[in-house]
Amino acid sequence: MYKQIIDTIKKYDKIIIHRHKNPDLDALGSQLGLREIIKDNFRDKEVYAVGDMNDFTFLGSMDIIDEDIYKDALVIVTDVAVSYLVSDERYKLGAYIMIIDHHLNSSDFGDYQHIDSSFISCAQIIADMAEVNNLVVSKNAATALLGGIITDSGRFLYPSTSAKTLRNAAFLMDNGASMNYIYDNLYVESLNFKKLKGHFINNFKTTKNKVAYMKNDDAIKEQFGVSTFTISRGMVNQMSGIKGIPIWVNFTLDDDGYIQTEIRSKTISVVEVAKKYGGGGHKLACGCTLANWADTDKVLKDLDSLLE
Ligand SMILES: [Mn+2]
Repeated sequence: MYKQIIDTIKKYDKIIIHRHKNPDLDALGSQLGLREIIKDNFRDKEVYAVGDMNDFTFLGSMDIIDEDIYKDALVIVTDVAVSYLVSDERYKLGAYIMIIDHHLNSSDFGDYQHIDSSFISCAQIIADMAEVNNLVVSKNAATALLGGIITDSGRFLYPSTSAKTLRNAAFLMDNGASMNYIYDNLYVESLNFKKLKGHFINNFKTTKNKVAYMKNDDAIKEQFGVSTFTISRGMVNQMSGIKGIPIWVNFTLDDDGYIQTEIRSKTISVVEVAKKYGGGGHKLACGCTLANWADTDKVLKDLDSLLE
């Protein structure tokens, strides 16, 4: 298993690993975990990880590299399969591009795609690949990969968390992964962030059939001094876990004037609605980008009618 990935890694002397913009812990965990695994198992390779960074620096840091390193290099892209979401456009300069992802989206780039949506996180795919190929996994690599599994599984709470998810996590623990280190970093937050959560809990609205939603313009970003991403992805689940609310949506105006839309659902598939508006993702966690506020009402109407 994973023969094509391993064979491709063996073929190249230089490997540069990319992942999606605004990285979550799975994007970073899969990227940094893979960087360490390649370094430890294929010692003659030069391996780099590149992309934009945010607050998740506790997993590791990015490499700053020149464009000429891409010459004859293998580019591996983790946790994303659509080109416009890839962080650092130079990925296109690679001699060969290989994608490792677990999202449902069909891919629009790359020379080889390993996409398996039966995995809850991309880091889990990397862990599984390491295990079945008897690769050395250092403590740091194991912790980075475990971080991806913990967060993409919602701390092992999402319904798609399976025995296999736990087995792959156990493999990482056997290799020294520190679960405490991940949780210690995940559960600390600033006072400002806590207040932002309070703002969400106190102000979200619901439709006729109890789709919860928030519409966030620039005022909230200014009030709390946070990014679009912190509001959009970071706050959507403040509306989760509420009795009688099966679907929740977060609309956030971004810096380019578009409305970033994050849709979540407890059991009913909502990805078709995201796809209808040009987006995608998972059945119960997906998103799209809207051009104007009028479209947010259309999305709400479509989601509301799923509950008729
Ligand atoms: Mn992921």
